[in-house]
Amino acid sequence: MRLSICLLAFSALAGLLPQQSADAADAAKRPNILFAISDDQSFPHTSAYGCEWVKTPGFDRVAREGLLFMNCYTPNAKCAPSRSAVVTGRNSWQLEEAGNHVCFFPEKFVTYCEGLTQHTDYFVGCTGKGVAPVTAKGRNLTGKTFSKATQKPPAAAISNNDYATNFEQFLDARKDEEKPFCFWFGATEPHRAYEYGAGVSKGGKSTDQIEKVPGFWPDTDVVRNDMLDYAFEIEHFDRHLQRMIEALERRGELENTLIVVTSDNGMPFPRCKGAEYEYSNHMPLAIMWPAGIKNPGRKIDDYVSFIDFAPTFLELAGVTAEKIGMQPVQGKSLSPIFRSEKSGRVVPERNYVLLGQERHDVGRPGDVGYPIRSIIQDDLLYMRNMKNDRWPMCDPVTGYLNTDGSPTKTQILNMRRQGEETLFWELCFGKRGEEELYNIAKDPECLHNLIDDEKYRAQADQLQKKLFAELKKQEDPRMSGQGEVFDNYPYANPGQRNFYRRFLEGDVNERSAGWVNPSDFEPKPVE
Ligand SMILES: [Ca+2]
Repeated sequence: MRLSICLLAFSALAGLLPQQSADAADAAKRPNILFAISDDQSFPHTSAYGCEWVKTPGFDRVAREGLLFMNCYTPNAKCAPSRSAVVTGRNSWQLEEAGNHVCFFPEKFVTYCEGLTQHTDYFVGCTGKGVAPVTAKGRNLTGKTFSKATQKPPAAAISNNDYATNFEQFLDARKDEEKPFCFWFGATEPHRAYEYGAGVSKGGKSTDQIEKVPGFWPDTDVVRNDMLDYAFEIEHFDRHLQRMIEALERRGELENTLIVVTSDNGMPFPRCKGAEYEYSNHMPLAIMWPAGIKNPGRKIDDYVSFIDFAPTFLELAGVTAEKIGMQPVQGKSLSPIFRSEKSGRVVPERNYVLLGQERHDVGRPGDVGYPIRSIIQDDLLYMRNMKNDRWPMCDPVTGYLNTDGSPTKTQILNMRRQGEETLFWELCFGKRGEEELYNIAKDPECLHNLIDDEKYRAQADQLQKKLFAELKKQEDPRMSGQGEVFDNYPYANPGQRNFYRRFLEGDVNERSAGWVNPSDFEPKPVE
């Protein structure tokens, strides 16, 4: 409150003072920015969205004292390309090599964190996972790292980074507390691996709290435990978020801090992370900013994309992309939503969102990717699988490397091999048609492909036309016959380049990749 009065006084004087002081008045209004991003968390899994088996008081507070977004999407559901979209404000098909996972991050794409560091008086820093995994030698893509403080993790495979203490050390390192800050909090939870059974043994959860297991996995004890172990890691991220909010409150800085809480891609389970369905790209999002968001507590139905974060931050910091050396941004600032008092649909133009992917993890002949482009509008998800002769989650003989190893994955693979059930395998790992269409309002699990239903053909055609027209405007190489550039960019980790060929030649083995179970490698090719 004290800060607001001070700002009002500044603003009132601004018209009467010489230019330098007017600039100082504007500078005083620029908010601090705290961007909190978990690693691999799907949309439904916070208590604010009604999930019973994940408790997220930190996220819920941000939503209650700010805005809860019901339709936020990452354009690309894999760590590196999703984060690259956040820091550049551009879709992954506009990012050259950075459209791929494990890339050499191009020099030309200056991030908002670098731009604010180099061209403004913002104090910029980060802790935990930034834009990763990518190679960007000599650059701090998300600002200077603060990671000295550690703590004993609550379960094996949870990071020992004491994120919240590192945030406070960042705040303490500011020489001038009058200058705004911009901080990136990148938790490595709930990324795998997990301590099996920790959700029950350490989180006090029980498998019967899960009201429903998604229909693309078997409803077994193994899968339910895997889900609870994931939940336990989300709660770890949330505890650090709560501590950061409390620290800001204690320091009297909560009022003018924009806090954005989201994740980078869907849960690390089959048919989620690395795919392009609701559980893959639909992200949790809550934003608070007491000094700048009107009528807090609203729920927003507008479609929002990760490319909208950077332009929001730039606008509030009082700079343009050009001014701080960034390439032009594709996204649009969210500030009209902040300034509105409305709930539901606020900005009419925000009525659709575009998704896409290229190469994620390797595991196909020639290190090619699995190109997809999609559009979501009017409750429909229209998807175009552009090379649907390829294996979506990478080749079976190299263990479907684009799906992280997990008890759930291994159980689904075993069910097919043992002739018990093939439906889950087909949904999670099988080849797909060229087009898919889902009614995500009625079928958020994307189980019922409507593409062959004549009732929907006209709508599907309209969506396809709009998708391609938008992609052409955005100069997507896939729209001009140049799509193979994405397949030809080198995978930045030489140890995994040409994994498929080297596996067949005996150069690497089932243990070499390191992120799937050795038994996930199919002993024989799958037809
Ligand atoms: Ca991730």
